[in-house]
Amino acid sequence: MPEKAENLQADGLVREIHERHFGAGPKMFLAPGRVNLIGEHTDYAGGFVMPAAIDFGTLAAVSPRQDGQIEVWSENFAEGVTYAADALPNRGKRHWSDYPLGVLWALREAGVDVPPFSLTLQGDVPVGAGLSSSASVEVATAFALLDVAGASMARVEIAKLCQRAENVYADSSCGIMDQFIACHGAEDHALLLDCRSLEFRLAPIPRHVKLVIANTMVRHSVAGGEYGTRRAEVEEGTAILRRHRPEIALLRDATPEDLEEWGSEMPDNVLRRCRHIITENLRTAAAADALEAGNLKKLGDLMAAAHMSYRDDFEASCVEADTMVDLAQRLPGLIGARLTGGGFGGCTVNLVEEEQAAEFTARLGQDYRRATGIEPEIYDCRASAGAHAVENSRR
Ligand code: GAF
Repeated sequence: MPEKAENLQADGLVREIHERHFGAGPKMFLAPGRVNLIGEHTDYAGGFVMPAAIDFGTLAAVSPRQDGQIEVWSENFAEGVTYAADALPNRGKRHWSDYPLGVLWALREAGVDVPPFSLTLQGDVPVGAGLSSSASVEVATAFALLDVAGASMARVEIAKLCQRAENVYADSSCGIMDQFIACHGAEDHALLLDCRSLEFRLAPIPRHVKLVIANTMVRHSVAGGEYGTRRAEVEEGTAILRRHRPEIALLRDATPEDLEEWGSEMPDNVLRRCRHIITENLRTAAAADALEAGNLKKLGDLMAAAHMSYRDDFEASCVEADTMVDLAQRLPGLIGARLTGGGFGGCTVNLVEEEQAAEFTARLGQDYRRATGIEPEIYDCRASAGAHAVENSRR
């Protein structure tokens, strides 16, 4: 079972690794992974999402250097890359280093003069689990490099810059959700984000509700083909609706009535993808209201409906995730469960009554193992703060 970000941080482990590797005392920054409670594939359609930052994250240790080199060491991959500061590749190479180097590239593009540096990265966000390990690497790197450059940037700009690094440099067509929550998360809160205006509000998660994240162990990847296919299908449907209502810039602007009127002009798969996005936006806004009103029954029902829509209309689930959600729905203490993140594998998010959480976790693990033959990992998480500097003087 991976260690939690707090433990990594308390250990002083990453600082030690950095000192050993580079012979210099670093400054340290932590950026969290995330779990999305509801609002899937709506971000790039300008719609609503409701994620929370989690207590798994990436630590970045950084120190300046005088030899004109840039060196990034990944403790997770036990591998480093080195470049002369003026000879950075101008595009990624489908390698873990695309994410930190992409951030450096994007900072330079934004006019930030980042001096040569050594950077050590270590994370405990399970990779390929749909919990946004890449955004946590990007945002931790951005905080570290801004510090070494003696520059500052508003959190919303950091989120946009990291998304650009991933879209352009790493050639992965994600939306803004993951980078935004890594920058703006708040302890014990979920965040409702309007992905077009980037206005957001925080909604407290009641103390008696636990966030249980269940990893199906089926690998998820945004860089893989399916995510891009869904995005293209959504854009195809949007273009058809726009022919009739030119003010539909993004699918966020379309209503269920628009789809009823012109959906027959779409191929069936495109119609269903659009129906998911349009109804998901309504569900997500309603879910934020329900959470704020303390109406957990409604929140749970909306999560169940979101899972069905993701499974049937968006076709972004998989047998294992459906099984995990099904099994959770039979257990005492469950408030709501659904597949979280980009889809095609990864984790389910479960909101569970605290008193029943231990029993829930044990039984879900057992039942999933029995049903699929796969040993799942189940993480007991806490909604956590967004990226921040980490005290440098603990040891
Ligand atoms: C991935 C992407 F990176 C996000 O931008 C978002 O689209 C999500 O999948 C699906 O909601 O995490």
